[in-house]
Amino acid sequence: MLSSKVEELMNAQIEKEGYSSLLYLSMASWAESKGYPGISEWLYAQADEEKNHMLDFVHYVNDWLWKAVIPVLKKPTASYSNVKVLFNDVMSHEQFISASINDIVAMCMEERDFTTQNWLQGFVAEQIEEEASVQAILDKLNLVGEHNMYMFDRDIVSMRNDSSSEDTA
Ligand code: OFO
Repeated sequence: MLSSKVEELMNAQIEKEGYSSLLYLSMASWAESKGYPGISEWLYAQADEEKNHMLDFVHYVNDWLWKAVIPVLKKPTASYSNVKVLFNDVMSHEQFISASINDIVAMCMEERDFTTQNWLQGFVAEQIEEEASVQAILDKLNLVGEHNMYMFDRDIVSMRNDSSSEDTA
């Protein structure tokens, strides 16, 4: 039986994934305008990934005979005082998304929607990877220090390539 409580949370997640995409797009644009091609490339790719997550939720909700609601998204922050502040915000946002996915899984269990609970496991695993990859970036930023942004900007692209080749392995 379809649960309207799960449907409501799945639609709320469509909005959160859409906002994630917009947030990372805004961050990418800021980084590009500040002359960080590597950081902006990482963030543009992240924005695309989040848009695809939003679409995954839209398709799942519609396939499951619920009705996906395409939301109006709030305007994301447009500027950051520095790169470290930006990536701390990425980490806080990913932690917020992880908690949100966990809340839907908990609701699925309560409502005995084991199909959706099973489908969400891919996102549970994805969030573990995403938090780990952002933590690796924050560690690298601490290592290089804020006076070595040229090196950081150059290296961040390969950090994404490393984790995406693991994903497709
Ligand atoms: Fe953080 O990736 Fe979407 O869910």
